[in-house]
Amino acid sequence: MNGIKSNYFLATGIGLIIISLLITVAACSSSTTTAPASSSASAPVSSSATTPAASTAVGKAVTINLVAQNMAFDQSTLKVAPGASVTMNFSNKDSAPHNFALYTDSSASQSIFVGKTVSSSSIVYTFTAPSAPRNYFFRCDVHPRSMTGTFVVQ
Ligand SMILES: [Cu+2]
Repeated sequence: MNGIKSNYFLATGIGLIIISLLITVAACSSSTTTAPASSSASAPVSSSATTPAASTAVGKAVTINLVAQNMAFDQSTLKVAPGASVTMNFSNKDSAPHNFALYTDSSASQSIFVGKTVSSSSIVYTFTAPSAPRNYFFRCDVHPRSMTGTFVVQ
């Protein structure tokens, strides 16, 4: 009785190993077949480089929609290209006053752009993003501890 049981478990054990090996082989073979397909697909994408590389250098226009609601920003990270011309649609849905202000770092000792404070309304801010790629700091000046975020230039 015991011998039959152990044989049964041995058989199922070997069976599981074989099944897992077959799955592994299948996964490997399927991944190798997709590899040439993706490389050929990327070729026409890179050929459409009609937009010059200089477009990323200076003044690329970008629109950011930022919402202040329930004493918080709806985004904690904003990302733009170096030197981008930023148009920010800032919507304050609170009756409390909020703004968007950009600083070199979280000490907020050196401002890059300070937006006008508004209550229960929207405003359009326009400013030029820093040209040096790194992380900057933004906040609401009225709530400098709770309403903060990272402004990424890259
Ligand atoms: Cu605020």
